[in-house]
Amino acid sequence: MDARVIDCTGVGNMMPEGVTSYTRKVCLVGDPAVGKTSLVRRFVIDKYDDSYIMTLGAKVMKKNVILDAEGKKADVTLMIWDVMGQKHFKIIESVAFKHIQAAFIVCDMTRRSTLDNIRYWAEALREVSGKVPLIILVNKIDIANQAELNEQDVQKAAAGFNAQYFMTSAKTGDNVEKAFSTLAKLALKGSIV
Ligand SMILES: Nc1nc2c(ncn2[C@@H]2O[C@H](COP(=O)(O)OP(=O)(O)OP(=O)(O)O)[C@@H](O)[C@H]2O)c(=O)[nH]1
Ligand SMILES: [Mg+2]
Repeated sequence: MDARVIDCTGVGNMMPEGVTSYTRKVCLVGDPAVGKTSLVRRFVIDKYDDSYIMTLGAKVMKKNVILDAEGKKADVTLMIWDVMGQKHFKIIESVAFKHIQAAFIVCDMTRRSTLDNIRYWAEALREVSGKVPLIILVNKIDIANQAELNEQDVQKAAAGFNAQYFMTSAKTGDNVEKAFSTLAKLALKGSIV
């Protein structure tokens, strides 16, 4: 893992066309196999694979998004840290979560325990980076027929963490773009120049 590529200064650079560019470090956390890597793949390269290859450590991917934020155009380079779902790897967490500016906590609609474990991830992020803006993603809505939780459960959990939530599918792409652009806006909040 190389943290040196990250520019977390929060200072925008004025581009010629009047679009300001920013770099933001964001991450995805959540239990194993909830679909974090699949969500990043869908967002960055618009691909999906049914096979499961567990993430070891963390992988960083990059994507630019152009946003209308607070009435201004912003070109945001998202450095997206896809963090493994195994818990209690404090050395990994201390690097991956450092200077995080907004985070997804992902759970799997077909496994109730993944929603209950949001608390672990929120706390792990807080320990490293203080109060990080959070969005909860409930993934795998394409197999909602196997759901172990409903939207009311999610609303309740999200309210408890003062977070927004999206119901997503990395498989079909449902709500993936929307969730990432909302995350980018959240990471920019307060720093539009
Ligand atoms: N049906 C369905 N399956 C999904 C979806 N997203 C991911 N999967 C599948 O769930 C499995 C786990 O996906 P990953 O993206 O590797 O999960 P992860 O959260 O990155 O897992 P770790 O790296 O171990 O933490 C894979 O078999 C994926 O194909 C989805 O939206 N719908
Ligand atoms: Mg993964």
